Amino acid sequence: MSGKLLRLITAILALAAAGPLAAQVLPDGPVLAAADLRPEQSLDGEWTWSIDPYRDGAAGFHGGEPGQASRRFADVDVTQASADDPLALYEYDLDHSPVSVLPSSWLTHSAEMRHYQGLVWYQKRFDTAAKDGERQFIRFGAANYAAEVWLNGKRLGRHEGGFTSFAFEVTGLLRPQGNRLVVGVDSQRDGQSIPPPVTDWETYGGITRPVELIVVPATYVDDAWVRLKDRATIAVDVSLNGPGASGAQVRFRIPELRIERTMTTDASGRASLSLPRPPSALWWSPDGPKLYDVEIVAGGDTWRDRVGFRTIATDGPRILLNGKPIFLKGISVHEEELGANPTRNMTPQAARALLGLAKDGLHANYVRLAHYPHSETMLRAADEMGLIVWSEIPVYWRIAFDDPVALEKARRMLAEMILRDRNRAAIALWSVGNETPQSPARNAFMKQLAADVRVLDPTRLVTAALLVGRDDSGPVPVQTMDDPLAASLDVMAVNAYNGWYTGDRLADLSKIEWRVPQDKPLLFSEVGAGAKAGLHQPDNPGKFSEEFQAEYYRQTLAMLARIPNFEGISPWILKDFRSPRRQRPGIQDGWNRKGLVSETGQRKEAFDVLAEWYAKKE
Ligand code: GCB
Repeated sequence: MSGKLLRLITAILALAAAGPLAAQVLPDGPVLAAADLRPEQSLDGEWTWSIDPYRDGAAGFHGGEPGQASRRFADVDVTQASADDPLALYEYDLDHSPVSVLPSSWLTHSAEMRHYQGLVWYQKRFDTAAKDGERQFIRFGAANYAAEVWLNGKRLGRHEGGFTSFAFEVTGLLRPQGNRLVVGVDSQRDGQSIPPPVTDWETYGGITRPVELIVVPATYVDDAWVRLKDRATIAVDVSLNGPGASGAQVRFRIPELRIERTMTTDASGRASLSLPRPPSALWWSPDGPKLYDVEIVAGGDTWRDRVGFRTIATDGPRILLNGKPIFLKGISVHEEELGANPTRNMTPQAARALLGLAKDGLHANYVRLAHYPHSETMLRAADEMGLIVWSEIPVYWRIAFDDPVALEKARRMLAEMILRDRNRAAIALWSVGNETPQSPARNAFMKQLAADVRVLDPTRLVTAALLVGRDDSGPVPVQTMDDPLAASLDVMAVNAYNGWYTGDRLADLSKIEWRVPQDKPLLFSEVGAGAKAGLHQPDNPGKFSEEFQAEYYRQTLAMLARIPNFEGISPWILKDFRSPRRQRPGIQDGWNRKGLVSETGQRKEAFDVLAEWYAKKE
């Protein structure tokens, strides 16, 4: 038996043995739920940076520890140290390196950095007034792809995964003046990474979301989850951390609904509560995205969030929001702001500009936030604007499905996403992957992820974007979907590009027959065609013309409308987005052109086709 086959069989056996009861994989650090609403000292703004293409700061040139000359993370004032000892050698000086404003990707720090992938060191100097009895955490919204963090020369830890938040406790490590926070961010991915090295979007290496110093009392609310368990019941789970976590009194309040309850934590610092949903509580929905201020007071800490109450469920082939059938009129969105030179800094204005195009422009009630957990800013905007969200982890295309290390990473990312975001009413669907090719190892891997979702959050629907098959042997083409993963999902979803990646004539699309399981709702998580804004070919529309894209939308929507369990769609995609794969000069120039608007927001003809279809669709 070949080594590869043996490795595959061992992995499948390990995964099968792990099964849905395998120990949960949880984030390494604190949860710090709703951290984005806590008062904080922002560490955004000016940071210095230094490239390290050979990773000298991470290891010596024969391996082992890096030498003094390249230890960027050391708590050393290089100017002073060189003056004190003229023979000492330093080949870096982060105090005098170029300055850039974070959050942002290094791709926009300078023209030379536009295509840099690898290790970059960042440094922030800051003062802070830490008080006795308090605890401090440094929290990163995201660092893409992996980050290693040092404070005042002490290593705090490492985080892998470019799209979820992480935090390190720094109590006792801060000084009033001149703290030196150093982060080595490496954008390079390998065969065990999630996402894999090859995708269809730009790798925005760097610190792309806010960095903050969060101060809490010795005992604080680390995690809290407030939601409707069913139409009649509000459920609350709280987890305290600190010396006073066990046996603590916890007060839960929703002032606007006159709800006030107390509970006591168990030995592990946890407490739970269920209470009837007051009849006066308004439902969260796209038509009325009502959010309530909620408050949890415990151990001297006050935790706050804004929570909407809604239910999401399926009934046979239908999706029910608050008990009523809903068709998901959506659009896919990448985390990339409008503009000619995006850096993936999703400010509230940038998020609202994108989601406003969906909600007000397209009359959408739904967005697929592809292909990784988007920023908290985006999710807050969706909550406030009333857009139902599909959220996903970047288990995309070719992951090392036979590798237990990759599985553990995917499970951790999934847990980080769910624990960060499960208070967001907008999120209705957790997706565990996109276009993953079937194999026994992949099927086991994906099943485990679906099982994890059900443990971490049984209140939402599990889905995945699946691949389709095609049979051309009969009189009309037949599209099929026979993925065994469908059995583990609440909602099936498929990506389909007939007429774009296939040679089908657009006029023939409506003849295609879709022979897919009909016992569950089916979403089209992607359909799409490219067009360069302003390229018109009215007489004989070819690929990349606006007319072709518009006709593609007309014909595709007509084809899908005949599928009985077609319950929603998120065409690919709202906006042209950067993708290094796409290099046709004059047309693509490094952009995937399947947007309904250009990178600067210019609407293409297909935008109106979809907007009109949504306006008419019940
Ligand atoms: C897909 C992928 C998406 C790509 C898109 C395309 O199926 O899921 O990430 O960008 O197709 O444009 O080809």
